Amino acid sequence: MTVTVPSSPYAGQKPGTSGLRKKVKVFAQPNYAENFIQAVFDVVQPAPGATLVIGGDGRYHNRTVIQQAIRIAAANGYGRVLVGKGGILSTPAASHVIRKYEASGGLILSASHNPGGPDEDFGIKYNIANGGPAPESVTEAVYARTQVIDRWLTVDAEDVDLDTCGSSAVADTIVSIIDPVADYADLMETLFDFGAIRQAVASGFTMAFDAMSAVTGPYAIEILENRLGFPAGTVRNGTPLPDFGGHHPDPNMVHAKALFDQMFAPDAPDFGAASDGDGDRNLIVGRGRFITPSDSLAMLAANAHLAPGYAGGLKGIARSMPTSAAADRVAEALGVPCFETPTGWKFFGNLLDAGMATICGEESAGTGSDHVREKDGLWAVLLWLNILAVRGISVDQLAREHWAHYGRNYYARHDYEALPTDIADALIAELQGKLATLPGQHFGPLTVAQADSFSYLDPVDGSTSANQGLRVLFEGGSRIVFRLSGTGTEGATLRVYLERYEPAGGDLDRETPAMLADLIAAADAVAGIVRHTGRMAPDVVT
Ligand code: VG1
Ligand code: CO
Repeated sequence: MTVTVPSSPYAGQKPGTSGLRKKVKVFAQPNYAENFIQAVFDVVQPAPGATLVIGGDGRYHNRTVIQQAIRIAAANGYGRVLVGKGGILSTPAASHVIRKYEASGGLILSASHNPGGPDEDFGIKYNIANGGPAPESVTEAVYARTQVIDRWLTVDAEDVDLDTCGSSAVADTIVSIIDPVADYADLMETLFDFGAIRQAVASGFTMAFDAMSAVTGPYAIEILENRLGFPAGTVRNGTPLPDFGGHHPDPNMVHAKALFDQMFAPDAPDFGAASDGDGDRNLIVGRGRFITPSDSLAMLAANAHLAPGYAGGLKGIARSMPTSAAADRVAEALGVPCFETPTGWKFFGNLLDAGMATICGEESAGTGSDHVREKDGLWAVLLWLNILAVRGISVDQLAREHWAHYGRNYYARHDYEALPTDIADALIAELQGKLATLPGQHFGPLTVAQADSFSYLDPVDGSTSANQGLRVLFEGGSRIVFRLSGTGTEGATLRVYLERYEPAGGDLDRETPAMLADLIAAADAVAGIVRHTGRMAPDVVT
């Protein structure tokens, strides 16, 4: 029954920060997706009869690759394949399904916040049995395998009907189409005080949720409108579209502008939120008050005990290196450890599995906990709702109280997108070359205390990940981090992360650009951004 299809390697199938992301046209080439999926199975070598989960964010090309993946999985000996209805599973829901059904792993088809459509992006990511992204040891082995692959395996079988729940056989494999929402929504009910939120809604608490025509729509409608009682229409852009309605499903001030405008208008609802293409990111904005993801992590950690799932307290907090140190202060106050990992959720998995951290976050709008092994957009929204409902205060009040207690980490990320790769590489190489000479140098009022290339030693498995971003640390706790994106599909994207700490009692309610002006000037002076790139300003500021 198994058919062996001869093939040859494609260059460049190297997974980045979160899986392999390329243009749809690249993925649609003969053998391209097939080679990559086969390389994954060659590396992980599923035990005969093992279970595989397949889901995606509904973007263009999703269904084609799901059908390919089902046949390849059947030929590689999987006994059962679970697929979200319509090919849909948000990334956190896929993580939960892998864990709940004790699958050996899962394929998540998504390019997350990247745009979708025939001329846009597609992606494939493999998650392991703990529900989390495969660690570097696995992704590197997969990349190595793609460079020598000479065949992929398939079975002779018709396409599976993805739109009807139920089971059918593909060769010797049982393929089950499952409700993508139910298990996830049930999990959320175990973590949060739905009664308290329902009561707040009944007393007039209002919110707007922008699903950005991406995967979260069905989840948000079920949880926010059906289970929590927010009125119909609270969730907007709630139908997943293959091209996300022509927008970037990236929940930030630029791409979720309509929501921002609404939240800063006089008649704004109490709470605004959005999530990204695959549902693992979140945007939190109160009436007239944007909460940076770094602050959100800290504020959630400080208040998490108000939710039933975290009533016992936190074991630890973990954040990616470029994320601000706001969470560190909360960890210190709680007397729990705080871990600093490289960018990308795969680095949190070991800490969560080992019970060393309960809540994790990234500056890029990713927050999550040990309930799954992915960041989780709706989880963050629900934890915020739970906290606000129990405390009976506004987002703005909560933020002000938090800063008054802990001080405030003013923070921004400047992205320079689609740079020629050689120019971005030259900028990084030059800066790397002079790191050792920076300590003691002055940039305006700032003095460099330390400069290095971040390297992470995983405290659980002892592995080291080097070259995870260049850090320039100034006296007084301000900081600039430079790194190149590992999720783009066009040229290179330079990310510049700027952070300034203002202690309690200081200037806690100023505009971020003004507070970061010295750092912005220093970033250009130290790295020659304008000189190298010719760009006078970043493309996106978040
Ligand atoms: C970006 C973010 C990173 C995040 C990754 C995947 O990576 O910076 O924090 O984990 O996207 O998020 P990079 O390498 O482009 O900076 V998602 O929601 O796009 O899967
Ligand atoms: Co995402």
